[in-house]
Amino acid sequence: MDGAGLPQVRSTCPYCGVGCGVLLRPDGAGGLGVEGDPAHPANRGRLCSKGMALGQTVGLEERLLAPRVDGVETGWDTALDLVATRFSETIAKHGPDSVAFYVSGQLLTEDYYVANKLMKGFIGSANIDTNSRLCMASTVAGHRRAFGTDTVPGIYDDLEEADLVVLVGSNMAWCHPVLFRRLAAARAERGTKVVVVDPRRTATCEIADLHLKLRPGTDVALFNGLFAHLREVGALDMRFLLEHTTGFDEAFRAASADQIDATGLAAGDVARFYRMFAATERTVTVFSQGVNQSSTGSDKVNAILNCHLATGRLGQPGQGPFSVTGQPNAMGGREVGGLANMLAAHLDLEDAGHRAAVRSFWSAPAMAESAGLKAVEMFRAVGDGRIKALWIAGTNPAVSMPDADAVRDAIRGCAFTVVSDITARTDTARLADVLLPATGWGEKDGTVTNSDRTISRQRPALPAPGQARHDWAIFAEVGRRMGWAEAFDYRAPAEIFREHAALSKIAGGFGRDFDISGLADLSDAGYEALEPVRWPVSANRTGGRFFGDGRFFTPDGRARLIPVRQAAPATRRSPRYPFRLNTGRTRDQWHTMTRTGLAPRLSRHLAEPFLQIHPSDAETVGLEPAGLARVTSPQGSAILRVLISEDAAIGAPFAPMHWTGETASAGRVDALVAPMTDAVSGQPESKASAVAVTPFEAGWYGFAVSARKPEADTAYWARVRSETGWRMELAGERAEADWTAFARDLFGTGSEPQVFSDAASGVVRLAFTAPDGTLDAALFVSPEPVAVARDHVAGLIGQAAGDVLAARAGGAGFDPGPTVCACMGVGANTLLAAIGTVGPDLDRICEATGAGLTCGSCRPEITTLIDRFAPREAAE
Ligand SMILES: Nc1nc2c(c(=O)[nH]1)N[C@H]1C(S)=C(S)[C@@H](COP(=O)(O)OP(=O)(O)OC[C@H]3O[C@@H](n4cnc5c(=O)[nH]c(N)nc54)[C@H](O)[C@@H]3O)O[C@H]1N2
Ligand SMILES: Nc1nc2c(c(=O)[nH]1)N[C@H]1C(S)=C(S)[C@@H](COP(=O)(O)OP(=O)(O)OC[C@H]3O[C@@H](n4cnc5c(=O)[nH]c(N)nc54)[C@H](O)[C@@H]3O)O[C@H]1N2
Ligand code: SF4
Ligand SMILES: [Mo]
Repeated sequence: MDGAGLPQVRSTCPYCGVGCGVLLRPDGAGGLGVEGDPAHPANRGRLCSKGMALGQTVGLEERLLAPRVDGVETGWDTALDLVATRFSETIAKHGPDSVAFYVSGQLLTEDYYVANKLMKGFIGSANIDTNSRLCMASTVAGHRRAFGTDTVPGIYDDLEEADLVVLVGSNMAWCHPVLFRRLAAARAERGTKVVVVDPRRTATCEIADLHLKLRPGTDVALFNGLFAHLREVGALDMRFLLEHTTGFDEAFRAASADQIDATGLAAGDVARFYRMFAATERTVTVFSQGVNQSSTGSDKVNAILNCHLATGRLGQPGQGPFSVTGQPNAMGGREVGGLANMLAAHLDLEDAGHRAAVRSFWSAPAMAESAGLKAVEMFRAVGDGRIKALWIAGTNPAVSMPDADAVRDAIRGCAFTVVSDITARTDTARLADVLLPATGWGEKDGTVTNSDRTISRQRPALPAPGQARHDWAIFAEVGRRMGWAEAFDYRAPAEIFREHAALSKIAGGFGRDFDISGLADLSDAGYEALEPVRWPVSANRTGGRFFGDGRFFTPDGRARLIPVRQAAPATRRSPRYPFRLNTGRTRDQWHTMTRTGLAPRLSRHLAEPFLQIHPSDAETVGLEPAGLARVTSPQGSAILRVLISEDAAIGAPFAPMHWTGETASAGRVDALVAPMTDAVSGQPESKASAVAVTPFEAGWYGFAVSARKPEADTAYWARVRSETGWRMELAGERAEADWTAFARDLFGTGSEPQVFSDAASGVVRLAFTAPDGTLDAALFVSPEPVAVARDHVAGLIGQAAGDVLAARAGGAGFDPGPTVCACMGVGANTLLAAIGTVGPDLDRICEATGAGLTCGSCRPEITTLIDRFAPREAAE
C-alpha cells in the first residue's frame, strides 16, 4: 500500500528482455502509475523511456473487447466452438500437419506452455513456431552446437564486472537501455573498455572506446581472425581446451583460412581490438540481432563462442558470451520449447527418449515425432494451401515477417485463420476469420524469463476489460473443446507453472540445464509472492553462472568448437538492387507500435518511417534532405523519409521496422526483406536485403494536426498521436485542384476552413475551427518539405485558433526542435541552446533543461549533440 492507500502491485515491464521490475499503482479509474522497482535485480529501480510511458498505453480506446467471427461481435461460446470444430475437422480430414500455431516471445510462460502442449502432445504436430524464429533462433542453434543445450552462461552482473565489453550487432543504448545504463555506470566507475561492432554508428557508440564499422555480414571473418590471433599471441587456455572441449583443430583450421579483409576494416583498428581482447581476461561479448538476423547467423554465434571457449572465458565473473534477448519472454518461450524444432524444458524433439518421457508426463495421445515448419516455411505452407487452419497469437506477422506482402496474402488466403490480440487494429488482425480478445499487460498474470535467466512475475493491476481472457485460458478452453478435458483442465496460472516446473525435473534427470523442479511444489500463495529468481532452481543448485566447472550438456560433457567460414549474405546485390537494406529499432517504439504508438510522448522521437542513408549514397541517387525515398526490392516497395547521416554505412542504409499499414501508407520495411534464412537455424536475414533507392518525386508535401484521427489516401502518409490528438505527414505526386475538398476528406468534416494561400510559393494552409472557436484541425501544404514547428502547431489544437495561419506559422514561439528527451519533452533546439549557455557538460545541460534526468535513455543522444555542436575549444 502506498500513502494514498491504493494497492501497489509489483510486476515486470512487457517490453525488452532486460526484464525490469515495475511498481504499478492503479488510480481506480483505469489509469496506472508506473515506476521502477528498486528491489528488482535487473533494474534496481531504473526504467527507460518506454517503461516510463507504460501508463499512457493502458487505455481501452483501441482495445478488442469481444470475440469476432467474420468481423461480427459474438460470444466466447460461438467463437471457441468454431475454432475447436474447424481445427478438429481439418486435422481429421488432412492430418495434424495441416494446422499450425504461430505464437510469440511476448506471451507469458504459462500461455506458451499450454499452446505448445496442445500442438506437440495432443494435436500431434510440431507446427508451432514463434516470432523468436525471427529473433533468437540463431543463438539457440549456436548454443546447442557448442554447449549441447540452449544455455546463456552468464548473468547481468558480468557486464559490471568485466574489463572489456564487446557489443556485436547490438544497439544496446536503444534496445536494452537499462542494461546499457548499468554498463555505462560501471564504465564510469572502473574504466571498462567498450568495443562496438556494427556497420553503422549508433547511440551505443557513445560509450565505445572503439567502433568497428565492419561491412554488413562479415562478423565471422572478424571473429575467425581473432581466434587465429589468440593462438598466435599465446592467449589460448590450453588446459581448458584439452580438458573441456573438442573440435579445436578443425575450428582453428577453418578460422585461419578466412581473410580479415572481408570486413573492410582498417588493419590498425582490427589489431587494436584483437590486442584488447587477447589481453583482457574479464571480457564479455554481448551479441544481438546484427548477429542473429543473418543468413550466417548461427555461424556468427559460433565464431564468437569459439573465441570464448578457446580462452576458457566463460562461467566466471565478468567473462563470457552473452546473448541479450529481445522480447520480455524470449527465454520463457525457449524453456517451454515453443520453437518448431524443440520439445519442452530444453529437451530435444529428435531424441526418442526425451519424447517418450514428455509423452508419459503429459499422458499425450499423439506426440509430434519430428520438427515442424519454421516460420518462413510455415507461411509458405499457408500460402500454398498445405496449412489449412492457422492460429496466430501475440505477434503481427503481416508486418514483421520477411516478404511481408506475400505473408499477408498467404494469411488472407488461408481457409481458416484465428488471431488472438489485444486490438483489432493490426495488419494481421484485419485478416482474421476469428478474432479473440486477449488480456494485455497490466491485466495478465504469470511469469516471464529475462536475458539472464531470471524468472519474474507479471501481476495484474487492472481488471480484464470487456470479455478479454488470458491467452492460456483461451488455448486451454480450445484444448478442452477438442476433446482433451483433463489435460487442459487449468483454473489458474499457478497450476500451469507447477506442471512446467515438474516437467523440468525430467529434463534435469536427463542431465539438461533447464531444471526448476525446486518450484514444482510452489503453493498458490508462494506463486503469488514469487520473488525474481534465476534458474536453475533444483535440489542441487540455484541460479548462478553455467560452465564455471567446465562441464557442458553434450554427451561427453565437453563443449564443442565449431568450424565456421565467412560467407556473404545470401541475398545478392545486383546493378538493379545495389544497396543492402539494414533494418532494426528506434529508441521509443516497440515493434509494430500497437502499444508504444498509444503514448504521445513516445511518438515525438523519430515520428516517421525513415531511411537513414550516408551522404555519399544520397548524392549518388539524388536524394534531398527531408525529402522522400522510394525503396524497392524484388519483394516489394516502401516510401520513407530521407535522413541523411554519416552514421549510416556507405551502401547500407537503415530503416526502422516499426511502421505498419495502420500507421503509414508505405512504411512496412519487411515488404522489402527477402525470405532468405540461415540454413542451420531457419532465422531470416532481416538486415541485408538487396534494394534499390530512388527519390520519390513529390509534387507536394503536407503536415496535418487534428483532434480526431485523420484518414488519407495519398502516396505517402504517416500518422502518430500527439498530446492533443493526431499529427500526420503527407505527400503526393500531383498537387490537388481543390485543397478544401482534400482537407475535408482528410479530417472527415464538412465545415468551412479558413484558408491562406500564396500562389507565388505554392504554400497553402487550412484551418478548421470547432464551434467554440478553438482549433480543430489544420493542414499545411507546400511544394517543398513543410517547415513548421510541429510540436508548437500540434499544441494549438483545442486552443483559440488565432495565429495558426500566420505567415510564419509557429514562428511566434521558440521551436524546441525534434524531441530528444521523451519523458520531459525536451527538443534538440532547447538542448543546443543550453549547450551554448552552460557549456559542453552533460550533467549541467541535463540540470538546465530537465532532459536526461528521468530515465536517462536520451543521454547518449545528448552526448552526441554536445560532441557535434559544442564549440571545439570549450569541449577540450
Ligand atoms: N526500443 C526498442 N527496444 C527493443 C525492441 C524494440 O522494438 N524497440 N525490440 C526488442 C527485441 S524483440 C529485440 S530482438 C532487440 C533487438 O536489439 P538489437 O539487436 O540491439 O537491435 P536492432 O536495431 O535490431 O539491431 C542491432 C544492430 O545490428 C546492426 N547490424 C546490422 N547488420 C549487422 C552485421 O552484419 N553485423 C553486425 N555486427 N551488426 C549489424 C544494426 O546496424 C543495428 O544497429 O531489441 C529489443 N528492444
Ligand atoms: N525487417 C525486420 N523485421 C523484423 C525484425 C527486424 O529487426 N527487422 N525483428 C524481428 C524480431 S527480433 C521480432 S521479436 C519481431 C517482432 O514482431 P511482432 O511480434 O510481429 O511485433 P509486435 O508488434 O510485438 O506484435 C505483438 C502483437 O501482439 C499483440 N499483443 C500484445 N500483448 C498481447 C497479449 O498479451 N496477448 C496477445 N494475444 N496479443 C498481444 C500486439 O497488439 C501486437 O499485435 O519482428 C521481427 N521482424
Ligand atoms: S529497459 Fe526499458 S523496455 Fe526494457 S524492460 Fe527495462 S523499462 Fe522495459
Ligand atoms: Mo526480437
